[in-house]
Amino acid sequence: MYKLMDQYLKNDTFSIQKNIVDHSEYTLARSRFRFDDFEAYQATAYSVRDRLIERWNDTHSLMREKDPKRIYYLSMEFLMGRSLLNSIVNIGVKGQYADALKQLGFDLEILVEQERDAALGNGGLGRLAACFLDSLATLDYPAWGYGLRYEYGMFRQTIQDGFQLEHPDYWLNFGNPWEIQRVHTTYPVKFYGHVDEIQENNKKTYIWTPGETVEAVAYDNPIPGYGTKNTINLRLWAAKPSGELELDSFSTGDYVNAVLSKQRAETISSILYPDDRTYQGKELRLKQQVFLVSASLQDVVRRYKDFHSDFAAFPQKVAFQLNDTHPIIGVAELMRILLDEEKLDWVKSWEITTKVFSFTNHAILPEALEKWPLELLENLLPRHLQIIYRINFYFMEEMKKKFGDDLVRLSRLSIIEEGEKKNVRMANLALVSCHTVNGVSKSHFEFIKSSLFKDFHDMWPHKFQCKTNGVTQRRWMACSNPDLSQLITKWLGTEAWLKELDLLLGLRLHANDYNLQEQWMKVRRSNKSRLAAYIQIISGAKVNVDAMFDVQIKRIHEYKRQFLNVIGIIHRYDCIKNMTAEDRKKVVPRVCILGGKAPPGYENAKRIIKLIHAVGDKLNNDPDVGDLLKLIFIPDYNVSMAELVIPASDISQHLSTAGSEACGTGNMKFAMNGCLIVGTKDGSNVEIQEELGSENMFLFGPSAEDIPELRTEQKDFQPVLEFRRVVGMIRKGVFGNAEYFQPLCDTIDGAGDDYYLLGHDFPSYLEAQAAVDKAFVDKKRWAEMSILSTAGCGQFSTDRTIREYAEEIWNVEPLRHS
Ligand code: DL6
Repeated sequence: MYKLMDQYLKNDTFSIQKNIVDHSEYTLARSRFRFDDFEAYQATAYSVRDRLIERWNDTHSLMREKDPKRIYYLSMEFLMGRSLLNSIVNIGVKGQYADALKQLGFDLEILVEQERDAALGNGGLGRLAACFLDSLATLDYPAWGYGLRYEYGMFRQTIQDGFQLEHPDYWLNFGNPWEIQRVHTTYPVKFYGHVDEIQENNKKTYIWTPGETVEAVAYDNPIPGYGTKNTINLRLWAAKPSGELELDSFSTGDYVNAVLSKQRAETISSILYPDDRTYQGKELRLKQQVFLVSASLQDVVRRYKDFHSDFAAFPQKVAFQLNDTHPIIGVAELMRILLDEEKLDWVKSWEITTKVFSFTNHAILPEALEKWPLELLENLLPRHLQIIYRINFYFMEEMKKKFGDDLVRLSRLSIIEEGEKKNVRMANLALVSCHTVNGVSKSHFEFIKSSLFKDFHDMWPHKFQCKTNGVTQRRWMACSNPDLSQLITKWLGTEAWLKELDLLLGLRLHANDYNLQEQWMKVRRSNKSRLAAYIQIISGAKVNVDAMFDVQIKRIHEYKRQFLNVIGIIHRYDCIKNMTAEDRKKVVPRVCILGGKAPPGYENAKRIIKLIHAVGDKLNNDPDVGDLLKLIFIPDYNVSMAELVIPASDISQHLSTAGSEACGTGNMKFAMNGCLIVGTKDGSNVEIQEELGSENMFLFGPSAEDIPELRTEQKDFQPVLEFRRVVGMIRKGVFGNAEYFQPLCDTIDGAGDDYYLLGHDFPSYLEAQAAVDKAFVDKKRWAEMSILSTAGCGQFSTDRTIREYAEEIWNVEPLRHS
């Protein structure tokens, strides 16, 4: 019997085909002989999932047998993208699947496109979580991800007349073959109500009677590692009305409303909050956070108790990493479980709690630190607030001993922010209760130590660590750029770089080799052709594949300075217009490509999108300009779009004002695909330059240290004539919509103080762009730089990042299948 179970599904062509056809008939109830591309995708996905489940079950058996310390990654966002290609690459069956499908009359590439992105995240933070899962699985760590199964992911963006429209992302409408619903894995999550204090055997106990209970149901998503059987779990929680009857409401006779109100409970996991900076103070958002952590902690405690009769070993078996402070209410929830349900005393509960949590900060702006109005917590989570008060009480007592009557410092340190309206500072709660906090790049780490969390760093320097982000080369190279990956494998003589990215360094030896350069540029050109075809489909524009593809794709935000890019494009356009025909011949043709979503409530970000379209309309139709300059906006930027665009980019722009990007990971994806970076001295741009060498990048502008002084000098600052001329063109209506663009222009001149320093950085930006043009015409040198860019990226794999977390924060060991 065991032998039978031990046999994995076979991966020969016939077995795969049979598996796919069976799923078409028995899972999808289609005929074995007639199914379309979408059904073929679904049947293929189910057949791949079968293989994932085998590995995943084995992984769980091994974990149960060995009971290792497990890492639990808690995140409100997992920006996973598509799963099909990534899964078959990771389990090593891509070729077999492509062949099997071909014989059935399907093209794997086309089927891959049928899958909807799982867009359960906004951007950097959520995508990092997804890359982390890939690396955790690949490196054989015993890990789980916990998140929410939002029914509506990140909104879908369309453009009408140059304006962004937002549409709900019904990503589950056509099913999700990757997930497994666990109808029996459910936990009650409680809200509202009141707490009674009871004296029992000289001990106070607290009984929380909730006003609402919502059931969390588990949906499991297997995440396969590359080149290993290790397949970890991403468990996402969905809200379902609790089965319990609330007798009061059901006995009032208003049966229909009572049922409807129960059903409203489901809204907790309905929608991902877009990053509109307005969710702070929103009850639903806090409920989502509680829902995530309460269900996850109950699950972890149950699993722990399967093996252990008391909590003594909990910190040796469990590590929680919190992706930013969003899940930090978990500290109060674990305390509540230990105190009220497991009946441990305060000292023991606190000792355990402070040994298991660590958190990552991803923010620069102090406004991005979460605060919740005290009143809201009091109403929604009465027991948790009591616990937070008590944590703060002991903490403040300790601080008073240390700092005496330095009341200003004490009030900065306090978890409770005093004032007319009191708030709970979630970052302070995190700093008090987590054993480690980490920054996400060297510069961000310096910033949190010296500014954002200075008070805490002065006191507890041992708690602070730097873990520079990374990205997974499996998705961002092997899946999205297969031809370049094959070429790299050929020249390195091994595909081991897919697990050890520093092996890319070996490319340096060949960077000057004519043959590699030629093959390298050929692959890049064919990637560009693929993108050009897509651009033609979405916009009708025919772009010149031999022009420089100059890309900026990321969330639209003033600090990321897409506006600086557009001002540069208008300046270039203006120069071309004013050139002689002879001079035009010397212009390096460019296709400028932008993409990104503006947060729904962020008007200036939306104006930037409209401006990009308005400028594009003008110059794309100007016969004086022709192929010398094109401006294309790619709508609905998401993970899959990035996978198409990045391998086809010659240069990419990362222009955040120095000192404003915590890290940035898009730049790493571009650089490892041989795209050269034009960027500021900000976030990970600086670390990438350290690895690649300044001769292989185009960094410009001031350093983060110079920014505060530059900002104070802004009042007397006069931007260069070229900059003023461009702003004047926008204001005068050269691109139409003059009135609509005024508030945007006001941010950089006139009433605004140009907080993001576009005017200041413009001359150095133009110099960097001139250097790019010069480099691009030297084809040999360009190819060499491109190869060296990839070669220098060994440090930027999440494999490196995850190893550092595992060894220096979590203290967890890999668990390898024999
Ligand atoms: O750490 C991942 C990623 C960083 O690379 C970006 O620099 C940072 O902006 C992003 N942060 C977020 C959350 N929003 N805030 N603040 O996505 O994290």
